[in-house]
Amino acid sequence: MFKKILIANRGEIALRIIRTCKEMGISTVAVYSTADRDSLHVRFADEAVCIGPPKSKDSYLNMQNIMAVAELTNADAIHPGYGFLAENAEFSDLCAQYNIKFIGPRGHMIRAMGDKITAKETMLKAGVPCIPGSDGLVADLSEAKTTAAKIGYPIIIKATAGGGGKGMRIVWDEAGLEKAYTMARTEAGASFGNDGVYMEKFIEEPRHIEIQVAGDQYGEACHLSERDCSVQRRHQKLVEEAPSPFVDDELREAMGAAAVKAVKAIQYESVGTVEFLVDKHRNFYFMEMNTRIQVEHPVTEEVMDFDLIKEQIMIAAGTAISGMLYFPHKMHAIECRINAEDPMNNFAPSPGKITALHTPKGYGVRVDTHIYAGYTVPPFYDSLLAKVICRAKTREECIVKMKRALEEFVIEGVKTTIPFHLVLMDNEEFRSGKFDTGLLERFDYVQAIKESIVEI
Ligand code: MV4
Repeated sequence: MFKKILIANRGEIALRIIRTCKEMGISTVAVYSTADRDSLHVRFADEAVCIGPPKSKDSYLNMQNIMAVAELTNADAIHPGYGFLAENAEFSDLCAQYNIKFIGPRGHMIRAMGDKITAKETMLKAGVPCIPGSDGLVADLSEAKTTAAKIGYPIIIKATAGGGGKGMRIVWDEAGLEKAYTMARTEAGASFGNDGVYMEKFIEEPRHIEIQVAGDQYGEACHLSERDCSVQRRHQKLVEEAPSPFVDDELREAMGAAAVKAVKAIQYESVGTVEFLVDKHRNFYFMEMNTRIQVEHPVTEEVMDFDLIKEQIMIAAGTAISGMLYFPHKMHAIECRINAEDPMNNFAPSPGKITALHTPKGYGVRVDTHIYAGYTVPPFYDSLLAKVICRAKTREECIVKMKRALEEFVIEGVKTTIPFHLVLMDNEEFRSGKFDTGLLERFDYVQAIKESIVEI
């Protein structure tokens, strides 16, 4: 097992990783930017080294500085968390070159999933269902026209270097194709330095359901059931839960088997997530694979009663996953992401000093956070302040518990998404469990928040 792990991240996930390392008897090295001097990950780690100025590209993305710190402190592994360098194939390769274990997949596994056309081809060969679409890149407008006619409108144009919803264009009929195709290519070129695009049938009213997976160094793989992440705003997840109110045992078994096929096809090593779109007829299609630990991993931890960070570290150290297979759900878990954003103003970022804080507690309530009273939320990074994860026997009880927890949560000094989550927990569509990724376009949460304030 590793003796010392460097955590190349900040915020709640850095703390989350430090906690598991402590429980495993592994010492920790934190790295931090000058904006994060007073952060808890700096205090809770055994050692901490400043790696540069506030901007991510000068600090948390500075591979050379981070490798230098790992060498200097004699760390034998690096945990990248999520975001920053977590899905940087070059960094994974660099770690291998320096003989420091990257706690995540090898570079070529990240590359296999990073290019979306390559990923889709690999999945099709492995027998994982994919959305009908173009055969690879769409070279020009005339090919776009014939392909779209063959697939049938509506279609969606996606960037092969994209992901997470960036650079997508929906086209409803041939009249809209030329403009959408041209703009998609221009946008992809500007955003990713790669203007390659492909086409798919547009799936209407889909649910976003993802399967947590793990693969070891010996080619063995398993899944740990699903998370439903259909509550999103502009491709930002706000709420995740498990089990999905839409998934029955039959669908779970089929999606789990497909996800395991995906993992085995690339001999994936580490924990990861296979994202699927599920249509209203329960057809499911591979969308993307995330080759990292995800923000919403605690939802799975709560329903499976299983430390995913510990598993990720064990896999990196060479432990086989033979014993850990899927077993049925006994509990329901929901996670609400609490961001320093103003839901009354289009979720605009709201950095600043937290003047007062009380976090929710009690049976079935978990809060993963790095904030404290007096902490200043810097404007340079993502605005996640805390994750509230509730666990109960049924979905209904879990929603009640989440409302209770959110009502207890006091954060003063910055605007937060707590008022949004409070009204969402009362939304009929959410409560019914019968919703898709379009939920927030139909829900006037601004009005609901205004009304909830009047009530008090
Ligand atoms: C789609 C789709 C419908 N049809 N692909 C959004 C994120 C990126 N991973 C792919 N996405 C979508 N791909 C086809 N063929 C709809 C979306 C989509 C979406 C997916 C999951 C969660 C929220 C979403 C919001 C809008 C669009």
